[in-house]
Amino acid sequence: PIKALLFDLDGVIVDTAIFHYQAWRRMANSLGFDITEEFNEQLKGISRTESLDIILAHGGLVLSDEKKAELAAQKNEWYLELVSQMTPANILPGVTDFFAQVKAAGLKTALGSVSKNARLILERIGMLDDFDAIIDGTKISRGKPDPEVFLKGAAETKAQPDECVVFEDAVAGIEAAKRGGMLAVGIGEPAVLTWADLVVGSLADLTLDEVLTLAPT
Ligand code: B16
Ligand code: MG
Repeated sequence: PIKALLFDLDGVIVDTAIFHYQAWRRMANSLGFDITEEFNEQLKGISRTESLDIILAHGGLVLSDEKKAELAAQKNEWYLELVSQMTPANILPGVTDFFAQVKAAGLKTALGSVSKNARLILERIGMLDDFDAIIDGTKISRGKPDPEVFLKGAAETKAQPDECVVFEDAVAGIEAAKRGGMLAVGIGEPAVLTWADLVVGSLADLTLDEVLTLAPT
């Protein structure tokens, strides 16, 4: 049976992807090149330092570790400016209702995000108390698609991997869930999230009962 539901943050609970994109784009522009929204897709679920490496390679730049640390800090500053304007109105459609069903059913919830800003964002949208466990970028040593973030969420909610369902919008996140031996619900396009056990457009399109039928009883 399902005991715990593990949620990605960006793209599942709240749409911060657009803010990451705007901040990275500002950084790329300051270095003399541009990135597109399409390019930004491959950065979803990828850590700050890895994202920076991908963007610099795209711009054909090789920089020192010192310069890279400076750029990562600058990007985060710009990102946090955007995050500071967030309110509970930024919670994605269906999330609040879905969490009400989860709580009523007595299931555990955990956040599984590689973001180091996850707690701050949950605070801004008023959802800090909605999770039994919060696993974020400050608690992991390997980013998605490594399953570490979700295995830690399972451990903290005292669930076995096969008793967990992961909700993810990123290819790297679905891969992390499957490598961890968990069920995965994709939020997005079935053609993109091909490894997911089920794909929906948003949590508004899903009931908890549908999720529970994914597991053999
Ligand atoms: P930060 P998630 C990820 O969050 C984002 O999808 C990704 O774009 C970002 O680079 C990463 O967090 C690190 O975020 O710079 O705030 O530490 O999807 O795992 O919730
Ligand atoms: Mg995400």
